[in-house]
Amino acid sequence: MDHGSPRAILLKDYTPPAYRIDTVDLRFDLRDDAAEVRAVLVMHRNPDHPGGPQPLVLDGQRMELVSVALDGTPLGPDAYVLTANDLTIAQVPDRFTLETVVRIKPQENTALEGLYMSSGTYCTQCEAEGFRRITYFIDRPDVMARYTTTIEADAQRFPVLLSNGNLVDRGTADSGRHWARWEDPFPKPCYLFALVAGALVCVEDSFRTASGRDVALKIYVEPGNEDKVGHAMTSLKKSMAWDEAVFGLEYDLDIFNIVAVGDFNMGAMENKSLNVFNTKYVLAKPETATDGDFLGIESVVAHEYFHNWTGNRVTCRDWFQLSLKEGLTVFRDQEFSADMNSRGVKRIGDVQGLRTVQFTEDAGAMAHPVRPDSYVEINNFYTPTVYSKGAEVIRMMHTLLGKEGFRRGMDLYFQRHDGQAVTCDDFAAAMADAGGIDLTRFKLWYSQAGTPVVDATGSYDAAAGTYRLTLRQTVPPTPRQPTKEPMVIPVVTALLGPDGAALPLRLEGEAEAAGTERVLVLDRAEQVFTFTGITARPVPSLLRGFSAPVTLRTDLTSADLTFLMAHDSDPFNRWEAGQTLATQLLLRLVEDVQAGRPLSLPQSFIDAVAAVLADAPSDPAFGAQALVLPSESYLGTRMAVIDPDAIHTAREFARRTLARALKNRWLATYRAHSVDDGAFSVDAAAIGRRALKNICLAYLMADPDDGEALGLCLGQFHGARAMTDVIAALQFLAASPAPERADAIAAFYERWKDEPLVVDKWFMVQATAPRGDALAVVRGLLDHPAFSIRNPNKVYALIGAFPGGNPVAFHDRGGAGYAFLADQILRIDPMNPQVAARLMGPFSRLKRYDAERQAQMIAQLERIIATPGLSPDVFEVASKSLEAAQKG
Ligand code: B3K
Ligand code: ZN
Repeated sequence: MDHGSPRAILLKDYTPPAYRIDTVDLRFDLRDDAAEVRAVLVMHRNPDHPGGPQPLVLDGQRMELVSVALDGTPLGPDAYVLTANDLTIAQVPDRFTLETVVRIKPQENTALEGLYMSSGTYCTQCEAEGFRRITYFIDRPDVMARYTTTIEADAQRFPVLLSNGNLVDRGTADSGRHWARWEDPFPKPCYLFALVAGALVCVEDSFRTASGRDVALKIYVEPGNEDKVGHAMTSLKKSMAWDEAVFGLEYDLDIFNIVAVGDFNMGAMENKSLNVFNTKYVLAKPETATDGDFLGIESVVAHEYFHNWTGNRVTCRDWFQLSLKEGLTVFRDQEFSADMNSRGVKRIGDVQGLRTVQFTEDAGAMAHPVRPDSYVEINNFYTPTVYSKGAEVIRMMHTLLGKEGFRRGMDLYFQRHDGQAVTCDDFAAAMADAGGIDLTRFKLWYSQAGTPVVDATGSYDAAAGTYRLTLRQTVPPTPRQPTKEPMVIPVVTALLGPDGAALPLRLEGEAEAAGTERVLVLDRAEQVFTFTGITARPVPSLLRGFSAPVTLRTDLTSADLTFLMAHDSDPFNRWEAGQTLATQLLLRLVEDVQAGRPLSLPQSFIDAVAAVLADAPSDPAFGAQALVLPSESYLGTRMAVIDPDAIHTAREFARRTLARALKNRWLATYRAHSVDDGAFSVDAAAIGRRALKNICLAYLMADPDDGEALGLCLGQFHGARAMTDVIAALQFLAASPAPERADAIAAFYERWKDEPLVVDKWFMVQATAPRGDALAVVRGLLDHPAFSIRNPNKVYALIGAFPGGNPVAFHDRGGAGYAFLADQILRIDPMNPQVAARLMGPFSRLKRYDAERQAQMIAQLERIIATPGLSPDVFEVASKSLEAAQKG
């Protein structure tokens, strides 16, 4: 289908740039009415460009061009062509200096892309294509240059002036103004450029690198927030030490700055030596931030820091290669967090995220490969597929090469490509060469979209002493990819004997048994693996650690699953066995709801939960995860047609039944773990204890008639010091019919109204409370004085959280939820297309619902697409969703 006005960009059309830029000298004059940007670019014709001399085309949007000069000679308007998107000069010499002066309006920039203001602070966001809103430039990542940046602004209102690299000079100017000059010695693509000017305070620390250099670490925040940066700073120092220890990668400058701003489209940005962060991923103290926030800060700080090597020193050739840096860096931050906390618990959390968010994307209209081959708006491709599935692809290489082999591959990658802009193929080549393996077919993971389904069946032959494991795979069709080839799927496998111990493994044809865990490589549609010397029927533990991003279906019985829950030494699979059991049960309950049959929970399941609860105190963090029933959204992914009402009814029935059946045990475990949080700590053990306590309270509160539970919950709400406990209690209250709920909601706001990040939680709790009036509540909160439609965090907390967090209300039969979402998208799009497009997610998955709901969502999409002036961001999602809907 033709997408109408905005054009798709194709990977196969890649050509090297016609010109390269050696140095960039930028001068920013920041004034209240506008900012003037003077850029001096030293350039040369690129000898690698195919074909003869090309015109010079510079990207530029939303700027007023004041002047252009070529080698010192001003150009008149007849010497260039100016459009809304570029500036073209027909003829330039082989080497030349181009000077442009433009005027831009950061004060009016609501898209938060390019140079903008966040509560009085100037800041930038250039990835992916924001630099073209700052100055005329060749805005693509394979153009790498050295930057010098001079910033001039009012000295009083903007005492802090920052850019990339080292501060080389500073001084005062007329009328109370001052300036600072920064020089970045490392060539970089323009998406890594950053500038900050504001009245910020900084918290300082330092880190001595392995080779003995002292790096100054500075975190800049708004005054009043100095007491909330300790955890981010600690996380930064841990990240720096970890990257040296695990990958031998040292920081390469003498200064590393982080700036926290309240208005930011995403989590954070890895600009060279000047990371800009959403406050959500910097500011935390126990009173204001949850354990989840603390862990999020640790991983995002690490992620952005790790980009210094995977992203900055070696960058992407083009935006199709985005996962080159994102998948790899997510893998690195996941490994870091696993090392800092509990590896098993971390893996479980990551897989839950992958399965609910990425598998869902893979099953919708926006499904795309880890390396997409076309896009309309690149900002739409900062997705769970590129990030999380991309990290799984790296993890599979790690599994195939082993730890040492993977490290050799990383070393080779940096040896070959430091300072270059490269491709996913270059990365895979370094891994293949270092590991001495062929990854040609493995690379289908980069080009084929969709979640493979692996079916596993086992048969034991007692007479022969063999166990035959048959693995079959299919990859479902996705938009524009109707047929697929078999993938290369590492299936990490163990066989557990009757006592629960893993058996020594010997595959048919092998001389002797080797190890108790094997990486079985499934690379055809169907394969049989025969294990010999097996003296009793084993229970297989398959896909250990979730060794591939696939949906695994097995023929394991409930008894097998219960056995794995008790004995599997792989923590992920121990958890997974319980989840599989619970999923099977809940999906049967959903069918009972749909058929109007009476609901009941088998005693065997209640016993299994009781056993997990009894074990939980030995590893509270794991226990807490094992006690959570599969989420409503995960259950939806396992149904042919998602029925949000039946899922909610079934799951709530199960929770309530478990609450009542095991009431005294929930109570006892709750009490045993609600120690005074006076000595608050965010170590993994303390986080685990709070998680276990709060899951117990969640079950207790699932029984609406339990007055004792309500008393405990109110006690925790009013008495706890840690936000983790306060917000958990508020969440349970908000979901309950208790008359106290309204007072609790009001009291929380009164207490925290001056902390914007805490107010975000307050919005989210209300947007996700499963109640009949949820939509009216959300609508009402749009007018609350603390809400701002321009602030991405507020929009995500209230509007973004509503569809997924409140599926029953959102998918209301009358279609009001859909109309509401479309209204908000259309309202936000003219201000901030990136945020608007991110809200489109639910519509891109409409095919997963019944015909009536599909029709209602299609009607909203048609309304959206008919709106004049729609951004390419929203247009792309709307048109692809409609296209997928119309295809059978
Ligand atoms: N690289 C940035 C994302 C930029 C998003 C642009 N729309 C954050 C990160 O992944 O580290
Ligand atoms: Zn990243």
